[in-house]
Amino acid sequence: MSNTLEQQISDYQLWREQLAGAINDYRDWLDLTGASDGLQDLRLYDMAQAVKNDRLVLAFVAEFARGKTETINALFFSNFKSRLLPSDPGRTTMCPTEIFWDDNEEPYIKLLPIETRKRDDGLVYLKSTPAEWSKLRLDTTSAETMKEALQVLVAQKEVTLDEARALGLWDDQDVGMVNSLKTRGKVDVPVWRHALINYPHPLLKSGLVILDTPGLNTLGTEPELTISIIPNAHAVIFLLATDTGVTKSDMEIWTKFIRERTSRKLAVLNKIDILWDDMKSEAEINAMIQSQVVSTARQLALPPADVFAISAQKALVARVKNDTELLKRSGIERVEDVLARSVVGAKHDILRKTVVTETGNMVKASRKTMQQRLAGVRAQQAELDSLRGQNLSVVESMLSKVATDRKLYEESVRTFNDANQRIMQQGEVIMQQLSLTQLDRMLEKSQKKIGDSWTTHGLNQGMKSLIKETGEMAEKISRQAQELSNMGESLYLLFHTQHGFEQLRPQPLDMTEFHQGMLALQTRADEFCADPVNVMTEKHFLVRKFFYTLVMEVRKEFEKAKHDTGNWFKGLLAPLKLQISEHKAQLDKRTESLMAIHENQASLQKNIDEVNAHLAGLQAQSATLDQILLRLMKAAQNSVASPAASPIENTTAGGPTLAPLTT
Ligand SMILES: Nc1nc2c(ncn2[C@@H]2O[C@H](COP(=O)(O)OP(=O)(O)O)[C@@H](O)[C@H]2O)c(=O)[nH]1
Ligand SMILES: [Mg+2]
Repeated sequence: MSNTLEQQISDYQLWREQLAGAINDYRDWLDLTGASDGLQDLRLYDMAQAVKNDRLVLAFVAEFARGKTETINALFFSNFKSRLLPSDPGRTTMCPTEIFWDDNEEPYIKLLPIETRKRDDGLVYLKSTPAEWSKLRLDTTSAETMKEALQVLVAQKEVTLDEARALGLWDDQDVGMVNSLKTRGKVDVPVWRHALINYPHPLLKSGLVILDTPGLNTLGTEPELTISIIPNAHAVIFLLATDTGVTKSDMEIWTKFIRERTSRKLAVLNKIDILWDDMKSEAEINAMIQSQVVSTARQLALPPADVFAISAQKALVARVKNDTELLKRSGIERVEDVLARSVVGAKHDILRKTVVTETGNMVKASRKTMQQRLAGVRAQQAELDSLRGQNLSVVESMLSKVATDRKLYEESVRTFNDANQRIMQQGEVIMQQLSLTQLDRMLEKSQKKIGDSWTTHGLNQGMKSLIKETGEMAEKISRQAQELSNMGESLYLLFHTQHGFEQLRPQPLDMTEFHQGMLALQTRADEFCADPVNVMTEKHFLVRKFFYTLVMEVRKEFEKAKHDTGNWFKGLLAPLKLQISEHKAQLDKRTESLMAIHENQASLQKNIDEVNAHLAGLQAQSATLDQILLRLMKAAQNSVASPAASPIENTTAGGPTLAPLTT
């Protein structure tokens, strides 16, 4: 492995494989011990798959010609010993490009024609319809043919003003476009709207996805990029160039799409080689670079230590020529180091918080059940032991005690069943409110408010009404869930006081995440509507696209809320149900063996032997389970990232502050 980033990403992959292995072993354990239930098994399977296929998205976002593509070449494709992705003066990438590896297909470039913009279909939908894309096979054995094939990424064509309008690409504020219309009567537009590159690079095979974007224009015309794709990236690299300094459009990208929108971002000042001057001393050059770093940091409102000065071009040259000194001078290794420590570490944190916590809790619950089973069998063992040398009347009095226990217990179970039925019905009512029909009804209402003219004013009204309605719905659901929670709590209390079960308190259903997700969408809409660029009459097209993208995000929020609420609901009485069935099995076993002994006292020893064997079996199962839990706990502690503080900014409320990624 040639650098830390590669090392970290491959370590991370190893960790994910180990984690998925532990989850699958737990599934086997559940199956073997007869404790498996369909839903839980499915959930565990999904988690193991998700861990294995987990992807880490790194987005390069900046104005055109800042060197995004060159940086990608230097960071990831230098092993080709050439400039793989086209990055030449005047021929910058025209369409957003995703580079990844999908094992199920051969290496390819897939290209989405720009004409698809005339329809309302979003990128997510279009990605699922292969017929819309042009596909080129990639011959990865030859750098030359690869380079040639990748030239399609910069393709442009001339179209009429009407066509540019129909594509939603005409912009009367764009000087280049206006001039070209004047002189040639036509304007240039990209041939492709989006590109997917499937390429078997080791890093991509480990789950890294790179997103290369063209510049401000594309960001403004493709709302899905700014509302969904970029904010969902695990890290954003924002590039500036030494020769241009921080321009107005750089600032626009930074403030509109990155500063508050993305959780982890890295600012990089590229092309420092422009300042390399043989007539100046190294100290003088460094001072010049440092002063530009300081002024860039000031404009972006970041600490200077968070702006990384590099020369992507020299980094690529250095890697191609194996020039370690030049590589060091290019500054690229520091960027790699930060990416490795922070981005991989951050992703690691996310998986650990979600998957490891969830599976860990399941295993802990299984452990509790095992403990309960062990305690029950031990009690039975003691009961049988105490019968040695006793006469029949002792067996009889024990039998009658078990019968009393049973009766009392059956009464409680009836209470449980009644309450459970009511809870299930009420739960249905809650889930109904999060159903697709309800969502469609709300969306229809808000679209009516927007009207057919697709103005920002209408959009604003429509979103406001939607947010209000969903907010009220979330509140109502929380209230209803609280009632269920109270019912659940009294059931736990009943079994605790009457039968010595553990007293658990159900967690309240938390709808804040849903509500906040919706509010964040409202903020996006507000910002969009307040942006003078979007208020112009020419922008109806964009308003409509923006709305449909928002709708997609609203659907995601609903789906997530539905999923979470369903889970909460399933978890409400699950531990109690489990204890109830365990307890019933114990009572049955006790009755059965006491009856057998009552019939034939000579069978006491046989019964004691059986109980002992059962106990030994349970102890072995319990030991295996402990091993699995130990592995999960180790996975939770192990970290790919070193414990050093991360200079990648982690947005918290209140603007850019630095948060070290504690690992
Ligand atoms: N001097 C210098 N030029 C660079 C550097 N990185 C990129 N360039 C040039 O800047 C132009 C734009 O680069 P490109 O990677 O296509 O930018 P993008 O539009 O942000 O992807 C190209 O002509 C590159 O050769 C660098 O580190 N130093
Ligand atoms: Mg580019």
